[in-house]
Amino acid sequence: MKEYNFSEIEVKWQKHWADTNYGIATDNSDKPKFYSLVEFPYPSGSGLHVGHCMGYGASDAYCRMKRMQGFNVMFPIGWDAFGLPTENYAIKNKIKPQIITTQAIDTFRTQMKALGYSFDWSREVNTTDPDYYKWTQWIFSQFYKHSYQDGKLIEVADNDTTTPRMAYQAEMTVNWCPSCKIVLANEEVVNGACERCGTSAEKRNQKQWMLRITAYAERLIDDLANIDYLDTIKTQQTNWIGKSVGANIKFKIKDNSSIINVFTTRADTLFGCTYVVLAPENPLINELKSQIKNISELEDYVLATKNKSDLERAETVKEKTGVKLEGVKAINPINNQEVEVYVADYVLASYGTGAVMAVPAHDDRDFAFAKKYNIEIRQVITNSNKNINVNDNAYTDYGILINSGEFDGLTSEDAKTKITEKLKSINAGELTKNFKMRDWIFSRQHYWGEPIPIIHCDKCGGVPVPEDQLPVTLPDIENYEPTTTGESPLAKIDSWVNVECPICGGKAKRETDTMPNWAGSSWYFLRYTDPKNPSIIANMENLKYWTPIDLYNGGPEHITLHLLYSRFWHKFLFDLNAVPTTEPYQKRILHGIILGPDGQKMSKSKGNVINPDEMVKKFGADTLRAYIMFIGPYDQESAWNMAGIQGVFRFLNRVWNNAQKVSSTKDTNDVLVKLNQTIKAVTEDLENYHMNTVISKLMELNNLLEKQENISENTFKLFLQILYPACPHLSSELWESFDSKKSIENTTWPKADENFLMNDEIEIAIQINGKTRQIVKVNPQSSQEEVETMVKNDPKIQELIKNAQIRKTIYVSGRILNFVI
Ligand code: ANZ
Ligand code: ZN
Repeated sequence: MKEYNFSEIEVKWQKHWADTNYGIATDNSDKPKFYSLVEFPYPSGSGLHVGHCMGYGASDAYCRMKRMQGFNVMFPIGWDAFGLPTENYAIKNKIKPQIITTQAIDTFRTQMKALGYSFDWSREVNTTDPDYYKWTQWIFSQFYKHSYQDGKLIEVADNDTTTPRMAYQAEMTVNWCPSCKIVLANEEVVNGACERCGTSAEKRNQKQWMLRITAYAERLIDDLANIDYLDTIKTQQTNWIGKSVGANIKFKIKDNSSIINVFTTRADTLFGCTYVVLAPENPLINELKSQIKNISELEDYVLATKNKSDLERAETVKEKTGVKLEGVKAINPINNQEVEVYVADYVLASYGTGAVMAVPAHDDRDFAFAKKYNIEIRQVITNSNKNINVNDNAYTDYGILINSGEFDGLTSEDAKTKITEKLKSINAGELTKNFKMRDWIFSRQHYWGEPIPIIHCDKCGGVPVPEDQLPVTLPDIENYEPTTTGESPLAKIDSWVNVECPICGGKAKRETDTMPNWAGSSWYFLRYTDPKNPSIIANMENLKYWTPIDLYNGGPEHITLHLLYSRFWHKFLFDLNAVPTTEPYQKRILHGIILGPDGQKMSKSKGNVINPDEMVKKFGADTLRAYIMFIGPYDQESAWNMAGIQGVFRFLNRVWNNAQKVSSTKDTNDVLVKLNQTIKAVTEDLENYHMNTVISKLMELNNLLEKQENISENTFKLFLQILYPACPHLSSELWESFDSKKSIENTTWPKADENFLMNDEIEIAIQINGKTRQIVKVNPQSSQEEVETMVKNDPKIQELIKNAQIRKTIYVSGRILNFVI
């Protein structure tokens, strides 16, 4: 008997799929479409790792089933290839990033093909290809050219400097490494230090490009209701955006025309406000300067807070600090009471209005501050079920109002509405909402990214590069080191930087910042629908046919930012009428993580990395694919286990050997029941990405087949069809030995025969003329008809009945079936 020669088989079928264009999707078709998206990889120098295989292998199995079910499946792949590791490697080894990237992509492609992934190779995209990033730049220009107002985009003229654009420049704090003398991206700061040299990172202010994602904050939350994401993913998105509904309340300043506007989510506690706090950066401080008596003390304090991060300042446990503004008093609009005004760094400038009304009786931070500075703590909320003493602790829950004039006795919920209404009527407050999410810092001072397509002219301001001059390509340079001024290395190339202004023709300079890694991945799924289009991101007809993406499968590290950013771009493009749907992904699922054999995260330094190439060499691609599906529950962490992959390898060898037992036999009822149960279960499990049970059920069926002396061709072929998604090479090879005309991928996905789907809960005695001849297991709900059909297919009973006429059938439900012949 021939051995299971996986390498020979795998090369043969990979060639067959390439020759027959298997996996190449056609735009528009009578078949229902299915757009299956997996996160495209960053082509790192170390090649594909088994973590990639978890997502790609499962989605490949899924797509192979879907195609057999009659779907026109698109399963594309591409390369998210801009980024720092390549740039750093280029600097160190003096090789162009373009060359490094091409080599890495070639490796990835070869590895993916060797694993039998049926990607649509005709749609490959590469974010570093100028034909691709031309459109990333085009989208950026659209952000620059538009403003979002009342839920709509409006165009902004080139010379308009006041209308808020969707892309704008602002002075931002960045991380700076004083030893490498470069701006560090957030991901390059590890525990507060530069990732490369370990020097403590410093804060610096630098002009950065920003994208106004906050304009879409509300829609990014609301539209989650219409899509099918795992609940954990929806919660992550919602929490990141951080919507908070409350009121802005105006406190007038005594003897001054200035007003302190505070944001509160607890308008019900307004009568308990005993002081007001301004963030140290609040510009109001300047307006009040002439009135403040302790100005130098205040200035010292403001200076001292400069080096603290927002995170540190927001810590609840940190001791609170602040300075009272001597000579300034604010007036509580609800009762006209005068309160003190403080500056304290626990109030952040970047949230709400940068000012709060402090209610020490009902807020922990205000409580700590009031205790330290000896400020009155006035209780205004009570709860008859609880023992409250606001001198020991703040009571922060809702309750019933006291000490609140006409609002006494109301619940907190009602009081919030009533107090806000009252404030509105005296023009001292209104309902408002705030978001934790900030605008997206969209520039990097690095070489290996998309150049931001803006030209700066002294006369005309920031001018978008005209569309017919896109893409702005990265110049060929020799030295990718960032500059010591914090500018991008592009700033050193005079011939590239100095250009004519597209408007006035005068001397102008190119923007030298590049886009962050997130840019190219924010719209790649659109390009797959029409990857070569030279004149538009993708043609509307193709987009209408393919989008939204039916299923997006990816890892846990991208469920916050990447999803948010790409949903934001998609909504913006929808508003531009460039895409037909408001959301990109109809459904999003999550794959787990494969840990090293030691149960730790795989990493070079721990020496626990499993190389997929080695596994393919040793056991074959089919074994690796099936093992990774089998490794554990799909969405969880599972540790690699060498005994596990060996077990799967033995399983496939036994499948190979079972093929020798195929003959023109009739299968027993047991086999047919198990076969049909397995067809049903595997179909459902694949549909739900329960990949580990797909494999275990195939193993169980295989065990039963192994016990048979002979296996019918029909049964074995059905087994091969359901094994095919996980192990397409082996299944194709064995299938060919039974049917050399039609390859397995062109067959129709099998359907379980309902007659055999009865579970083995109850046993029925099959009698002929009152004598028990066979026992069959049936589902307790089966009808007499179902039991009869099943029994008549049983070889033993068929043998006994032969051609005899059944004169009478007696059925005792759930116990006996008697044929009188
Ligand atoms: C009065 C009050 C009374 C508050 C009370 C809370 C409890 P979220 O839910 O996170 O939106 N706040 C507002 N702006 C702030 C800023 N820039 N820096 C620090 N704190 C700020 O929280 C809103 C609450 O956080 C607001 O409601 C305000 O304190 C505070 F018993 O106002 B509250
Ligand atoms: Zn100009």
